[in-house]
Order: sequence, then C-alpha cells, then structure tokens
Amino acid sequence: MLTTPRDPSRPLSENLHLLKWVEKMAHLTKPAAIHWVDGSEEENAQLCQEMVDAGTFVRLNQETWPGCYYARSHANDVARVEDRTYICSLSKDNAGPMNNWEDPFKMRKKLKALFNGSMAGRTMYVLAFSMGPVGSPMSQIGVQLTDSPYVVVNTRIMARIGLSVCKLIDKNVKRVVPCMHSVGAPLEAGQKDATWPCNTEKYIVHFPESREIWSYGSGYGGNALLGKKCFALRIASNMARDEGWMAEHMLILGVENPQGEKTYVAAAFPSACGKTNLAMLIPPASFAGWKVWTVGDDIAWIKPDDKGKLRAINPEAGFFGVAPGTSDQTNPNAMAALRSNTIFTNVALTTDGGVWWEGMTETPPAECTDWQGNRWTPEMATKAAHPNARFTAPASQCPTIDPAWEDPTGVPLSAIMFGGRRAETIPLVYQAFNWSSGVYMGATMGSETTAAAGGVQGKVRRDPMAMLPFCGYHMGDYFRHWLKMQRNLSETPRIFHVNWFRKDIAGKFLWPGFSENMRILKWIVDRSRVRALARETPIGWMPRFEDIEWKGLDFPREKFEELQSFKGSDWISEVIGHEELFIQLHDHLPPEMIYERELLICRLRFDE
Ligand code: TSX
Ligand code: MN
Repeated sequence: MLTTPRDPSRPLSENLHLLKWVEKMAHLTKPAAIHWVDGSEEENAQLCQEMVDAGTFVRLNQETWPGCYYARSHANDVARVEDRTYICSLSKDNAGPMNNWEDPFKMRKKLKALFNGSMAGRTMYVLAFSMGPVGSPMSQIGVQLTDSPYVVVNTRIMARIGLSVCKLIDKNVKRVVPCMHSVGAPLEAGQKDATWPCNTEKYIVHFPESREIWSYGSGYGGNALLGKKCFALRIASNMARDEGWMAEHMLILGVENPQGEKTYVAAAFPSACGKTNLAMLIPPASFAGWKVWTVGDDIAWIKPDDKGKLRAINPEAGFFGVAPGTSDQTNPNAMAALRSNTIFTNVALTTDGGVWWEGMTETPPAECTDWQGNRWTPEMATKAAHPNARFTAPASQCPTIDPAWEDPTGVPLSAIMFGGRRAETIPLVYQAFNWSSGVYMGATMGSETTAAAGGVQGKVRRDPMAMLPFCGYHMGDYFRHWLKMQRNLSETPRIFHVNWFRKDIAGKFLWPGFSENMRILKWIVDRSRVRALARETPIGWMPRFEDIEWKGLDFPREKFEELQSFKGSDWISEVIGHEELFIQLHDHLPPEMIYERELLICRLRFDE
C-alpha cells in the first residue's frame, strides 16, 4: 500500500506561541521553505541523502560502517568560539568577569540585522527537542530553528527530537526554550551552495533572563547543536540556580561491586583529561565481578529528590566525542558505540570508504584523504584528522550503557569527582573533608593546557568545576549556589579530587591510568559507603597504600607514596593561584571560599 508522504511544511504543533514565533522568525530570516522535523527514520534518511547529493556528507562503506556518514567542515569552523560567546544578562555584573557581555538591547539589534534574510534560499527546520528523556520531570524542552540539515541529523542522535516532543509541547506543561540558529550563508537564486556553509562572523548569544539562545555563522558542534553547551549548561545553569538544582559539566557512571550494589559517581574534568574514557572504563581483569556502567559522558542535571538525596540525569542521548586518541586500547566501548549510525566530522577518509584518525590504530593507513580533502600519507608533517575531529554516536550503542540511563527520575548520586591534568603538586587522589571544602576543591581546580588545545604547554588554567566556558552567570554566584545546595540535602555526596597525570622528575607519568583507574574508583565508592579507610592530611583524606586494591598490578609502594606526596612549598604556590582566581571574582565570592582557603593555609603551616 502506498502512503502519501507527509507535507513537512505542515506544523506538528498547535501551540499558538510556537506557531507565532516560527512565523515571526521566518519573516525575519526569509527561508525558501519551512520543514517541521518529525524525527522519523524516513525523514532522517532523506536529509542524509540530500546532504550526500549536496556534497556535505559522504556515505561511508555500508558494509564496514553501517548507517555512518562523514562530513568535512570549513577550515574556519572547527571548534567552539569562546571569544564570540556572549551572556547578555540585563546587568553586566550578573554575567561575571569570565563571560563576554553585551547590552541585551544592543545585541538584539545586532542579531536582528544578522538574521535578516540569513536563511534565504534555504530550508528552515523547526526542530523540537527534549534534553533528558521525553516527559521526565527533570527534562527540559527547546525548539531550534535552523537552516542546517547537518544540525538536524546530529541533534537526532544527541537529543530526543520530533513528534513526541511536539506532543509534549502541546500539553503545555513546560516552558520552551527558543533557540535560533543560522549558518549565516544566504543563497541567491541559482547560487551553488558550499559543502559547509558558514560565515566568518560568528555570534553565540545567550539571554539568561528570557532563556533564549541565538547562534549565527557556525555549523560546528557546541556552536550549532544548541541543546548541548548553550542550553544544557549555559541556560540550564541559570534555571538550576533559580529552581534549586544543578546543571553540571560532568560525566555520570555507575560502579557495580561483586555483591551487585551500584554506586553512582559524577565527575567534572576540563578538556583533554579523558572524560569519555573514564565514563566508559573497563575494570582490569583482576577485578572479577566489578562493572562500570555509563550514564553520560559530558553533562549532568542534578536535583534533590523528596528525601533530600541528589539524583542525576544525562540530558543528552548521544556522545559528541573527540575522535583522535580514541582506540580499542584507550576506549573499546566508544569504538563499539561508533561502529554504526554515527556521524564523523573532520576525521580522515580511508580509500575503502572508512574513517581514520590519529591514535585509532598503531599504524596509519598507507594513504587517505585528510580532513581538508587533500591526499595524505603518513610521512607528511600534517595531521590526517583535525585534533578536534568528532564522532556523533548514539548512547544506546555503548556496550556499558547503564540500564537506568533513561530513568526519568535519574540515578542516585553518592560521590562527585573533580580532576585535572597536573604534572606536579596535585596527588593522585584525595577526599574533601565536607561539602564546603569540596566546593572549594571544585572551585579551585585547574588543568595544564596541552599543545593540542592551542594553548601554552604546561601552564595551569583554573577551570572551576570545568564550567569556565559554560557557566551562564557570575562564577562567584555559582559557588554560592553550590554551597546553598547543601541546605536542601539530607545527605551530601562525598567529594574527591583525582589527577591521573602526575609525572616524576624524569617527566614520565607516575600512574598507568585508563583501566587501572578502577583501583581509585573502588576506593572512592567504598569511601562513599563508609567502607574504606583513609588517613587525614592537610589537604584532605587520603588512601594509604594498603587502602587500595592492588591485585593484578605490581605497583611499588614507593611510587604510590610519590604519587600521593605533597610539598608544603608547592601548595603555598598553589593557594596563591587560588587567590588569583578569587581576586577576579571578589565582589561575588562567597566568604566561605575565603575561609576554606585560610583553613587550608593553616593546616599546611602545621604540617611544615
Ligand atoms: O583518558 C585518559 N585517562 C582516563 C581513562 C579512563 N587518558 C588520555 C587523556 C587524553 C584525552 C590518559 N592519559 C590517562 C587516563 O587515565 N592517563 C594518561 C597518561 C598516560 C598516557 C600513557 C601511558 C600512561 C599514562 N602509557 C603507559 O603507561 C604505557
Ligand atoms: Mn564537555
């Protein structure tokens, strides 16, 4: 039986506010057509085919990479643009010193001019999405208007989209966050389109009070998939502060012990610390009966339940992971997740219609096409894949995806980990004394910039709770919100700091990392259940050598002592670094942070 295809210009919602807004925005951006995204497989197949025909997508070898596509971005559109990212709160003071700010009235005027006719010759997609499982009390809804089909098919992996979300909007239970997006490349009649349309001028703008997002000029990642960093972190952090919950840049994992007890942990790390690898960790063979389950690899929305315990959901439905460095050695679960139904961006294309990136295999392919479309061979000095090349893979395809990952009520949180990449000073693991010293621990965390990120090698960048680029308001107020959360809790998660990256004097990593991190994770979850021992030190509670499970690893006691050692003089420089951050935030900094710093200094003095 033949069914007539649905007319995509027909609205999928009856919500008058939404219909009015879509009409108003179409009037502004002047698209050639409007397409209400239903989220179906047929629609997705058609959009992918259209992108293949336009040269935006390459369909990969369907035998080896079923359901997978490949895209190359424009060379000036390869990463988030932090210097073009704005928090346009009514008062500059509320955006804080870590965010760019512009007067919202001026910015609206600027955006109106930029978006005027910006979708000419293109289709405007009306993309309804839910961050978190559809209908979960912890979820939030957005509608993104976009002229990028690439954004539509990526969002279909990263969020729940389409008809089910439109139906929810029509029930009128939750406010919808409007998200405007244009690649900023209008087409004149007859003009041939670029394979990756974008604009050299880019704006990623958030209006925290009216809960709006406007993104112009980029089709890449966090600039364009507005549900992710823009909504789930910058706008949601504002909602969370107002409503008594937390929107955090954290992975969520569950540790199951041989007795079948599960302990959930959330962890915040700055970039280049292997967050996705930790979220998908496989315990060493000697840890019989232990299992690590993945709930999310990037964002956690955390809320107290009616018993005063924190519960967390992953608002996303996929992994938008950095490809380079991902391999069967570093992360077999990610490799399994991206084997099918995945979109690759800016990796290299192999001659047999597959993908490759630096670190994927020990020996590179003899020949491939690099991320800029040029022939590449291993003896070349350039990289085949861009260092920020990505995979967009469905979370459901991860072999360790937690059975409760879509539980509408979330998973109970017992521990929070903070971490960073620190060659010196910071021990492998230690535990904060209490909630407030834990907030200090997160507030003062930092990471050494890597050459790959384009920064100066080895300089510590403070990145409070890994939220520096993602907090949608003043960082000092954000610390205050963390402190205030304790009031609504009957039990606070235990807070830990880890550093997998400490080096010896010869510059060699002291800790093997990867699967062996399970030994530290075990201590952390046992500590959180008050079942592991520790000793008190000036910086926090620390495991002794005998408090760690060493079965299956020949790790010398002296090396562990070196990993856990801390020098008073190093820590005096460290707390000076904390002070430098606090000075920037001084007018909004909660006094507790000053007191915690003083306490730490006093404890360090006693230890001399
Ligand atoms: O992801 C990493 N993790 C977390 C894993 C669960 N990486 C990769 C970081 C780049 C994104 C790590 N790199 C980790 C780690 O724990 N540790 C290191 C440092 C390291 C690198 C290589 C070795 C050891 C440590 N190699 C050998 O020991 C042979
Ligand atoms: Mn992230």
